[in-house]
Amino acid sequence: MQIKTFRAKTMQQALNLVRRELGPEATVLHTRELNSGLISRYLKGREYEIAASTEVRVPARLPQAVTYEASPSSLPTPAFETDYRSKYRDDFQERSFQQPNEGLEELHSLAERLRYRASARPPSQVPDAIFQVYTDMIESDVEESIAQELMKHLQSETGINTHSSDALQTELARMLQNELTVTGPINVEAGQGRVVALVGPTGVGKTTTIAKLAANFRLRENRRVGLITVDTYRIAAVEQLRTYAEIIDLPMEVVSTPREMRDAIARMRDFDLVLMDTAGRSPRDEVKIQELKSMLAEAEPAEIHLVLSAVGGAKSLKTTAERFAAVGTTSLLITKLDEATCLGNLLSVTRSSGLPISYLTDGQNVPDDIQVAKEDALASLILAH
Ligand SMILES: Nc1nc2c(ncn2[C@@H]2O[C@H](COP(=O)(O)OP(=O)(O)O)[C@@H](O)[C@H]2O)c(=O)[nH]1
Ligand SMILES: [Mg+2]
Repeated sequence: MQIKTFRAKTMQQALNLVRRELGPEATVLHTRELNSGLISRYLKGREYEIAASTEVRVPARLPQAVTYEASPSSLPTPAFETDYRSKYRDDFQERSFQQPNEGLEELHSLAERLRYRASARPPSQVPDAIFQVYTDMIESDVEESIAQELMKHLQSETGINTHSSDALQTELARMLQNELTVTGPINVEAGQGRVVALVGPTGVGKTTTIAKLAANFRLRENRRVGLITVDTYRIAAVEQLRTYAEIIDLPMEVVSTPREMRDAIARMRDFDLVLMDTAGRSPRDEVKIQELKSMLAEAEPAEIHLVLSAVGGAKSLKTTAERFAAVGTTSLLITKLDEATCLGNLLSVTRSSGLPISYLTDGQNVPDDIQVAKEDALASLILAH
């Protein structure tokens, strides 16, 4: 089955490309606005993508939970544009509702800033421009000890006479880019049965992220993807993944013992990618972490991504990463960037865990709101305030 994707700056242009290349009979499988999160739009600008094929018929039964539209007949009707317009309106309204809160946050951070200016000024004479950078970091939730270390480094790199805060910002961004490591996208190869597990506390977005990854690898890269869920405690959670599995049309196995895990893995051995969802574990529950560890040992995943919400504070992110290290985590996958007001906390957990970052998610939309983590974008996000 051949699926083609088309990208353009507007939906209309993308549709014209589909029409020109595949003709009026093409089926639109899904549309998405790339960079739909505020953060990625800020970084990359708007772009639209349409996946279409002349060989597929998609069932019209798409539940609301999934936001990519599919047209069972042929090319889009004006309904498409209406949908998009209402989406913008929702976005807009959401933003307006948030404003009172943002005002408060601004006041709060102004107070913080003044407090730091007043009390935390290091005794040695620090040039104003560097001190400004320091307070900006504190404002972005960078831990004080890390901010101080970066500032010292910055001072020695740039020389004490630097007064240009632009030059300092650039240098700081460069330092952060050097320190942050990323994994790049999951390396999927035909028939290799690469097993990738997502672990982490409850509610951080593991199941949703599995659905995003599965949909992208299946629909956009046409990969053979299988799902295994170890989420046996909350039946609702199994059903959540099953719904996605049905929509994307993927095999899914539910396993509750190491033996079942072994069998499920064996059945999916010749798939391209096996994504494994796991039950949320409280990082405080040592027994559950050990259980998870023995289940994963049967599956021998090539990658174990620890899913963390960007909303978490530095301390809790670090503790969670420490506890989950026991199961053999290989990377951090950061969710809910759209809900975080600042991301300096990420530096604490990347430093303490020494793990690279794999993906970032910035919304609830499957399969749109996910991107491969890049050092430069991460550095800008951490320094944004
Ligand atoms: N705002 C926001 N919500 C998210 C994101 N990822 C997941 N969620 C939501 O977080 C909630 C919990 O997600 P779920 O996948 O069930 O978490 P799990 O318990 O770790 O499997 C759901 O309401 C998701 O829609 C994200 O990147 N941004
Ligand atoms: Mg879940």
